[in-house]
This record gives sequence, structure tokens and C-alpha cells, in this order.
Amino acid sequence: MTILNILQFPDPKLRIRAKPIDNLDEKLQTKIDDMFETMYDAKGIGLAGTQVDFHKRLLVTDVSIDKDEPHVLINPVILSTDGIVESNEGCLSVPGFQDDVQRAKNIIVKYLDRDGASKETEMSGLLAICVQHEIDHLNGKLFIDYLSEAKKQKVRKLIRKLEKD
Ligand code: GNR
Ligand code: NI
Repeated sequence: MTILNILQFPDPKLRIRAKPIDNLDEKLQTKIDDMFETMYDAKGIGLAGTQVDFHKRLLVTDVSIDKDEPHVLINPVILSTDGIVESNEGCLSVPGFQDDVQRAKNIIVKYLDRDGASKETEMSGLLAICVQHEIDHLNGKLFIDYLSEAKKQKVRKLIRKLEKD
């Protein structure tokens, strides 16, 4: 198992739109295992392929307290949404910064699981929020993109400061 490097804002690779996965081979299974190891090691609740420089439509998440409810979503598509919630978000690719963004409260998402089985699942709570955050990554979007220009300026300043020391 390998802990992968997590790309950090403003790396332009975070803006690449991930491509659909068309075969679930052994290499993909290894990538999934490495992404879980990387996510748990970084104390994150989700991780998208994009963040580890793997530009395929794959995300992993585990929002449980005991870190024993892993989910793998391949080629995820949000079929419908319901309601709006404020979500206080952070991102492993934007370290040291968090802010509120709006998300759909409930989602119905279609995807393939790690065995290639097609699923259609209703999600709510933190899981729904996390899956929306990760699908944004697969589309080259970051949660800070939703914030005002003034707040984005603040993030850039903070990252520059972190990079210096
Ligand atoms: O660890 C994470 N926490 C989090 C909190 C609120 C909303 C979304 C997230 S995802 C984030 C990990 C990450 O950056 N995934 O892309
Ligand atoms: Ni993120």
C-alpha cells in the first residue's frame, strides 16, 4: 500500500476534468486501496482521484466516526437533489482554510461500486455533502470557487504564507 501525494491549490492539475472509467482492472483496485490509505492517513472524510493526480472518475469516502464505512463511487452521477443546506467545508487540497458553502441536502446518486455493480443510492447528511464536494473535484472545481473574490484572495494569501515556512 502507498500513501499518495495530495495536490494542493493553486496546482493547475486540480482543474483537470476527470475521464470516465471503462475497465475495472487490478490496477484500479490498487489505486482504490491507496486512496483509502491516503484519505485515512490525512484524516479526511473523502478523496477524489483528481486530488492524487489520477484523472479518472473515482472517489472514495468514509464519513463514519469509527472509520469503518468505506464507500467507493466510480463514474458517479447525481440524478436528483432535494433541499439546500449550509455546509462548513475544508479540503485536503486547500489546507488550513474552511468556510460555509451551500449544498443540496439530499441526493440520489448513480455509480458503480468497486466490484462494478451499478448502484442507485439516496444519500443525506455528511455523506451527501462529501459526495457533492468530491464530484466537484472530478469536474475540476474546488469549494473555494463558490466564495467571494475577497475570500479567495484571503485563501491565496494564506497558502502563500504556508508555502514560505
Ligand atoms: O476531509 C474533508 N472534510 C470535509 C468537510 C466538509 C465537507 C467536505 C469535506 S471533504 C474533505 C476531504 C477532501 O478534501 N476531499 O476532497
Ligand atoms: Ni476536497
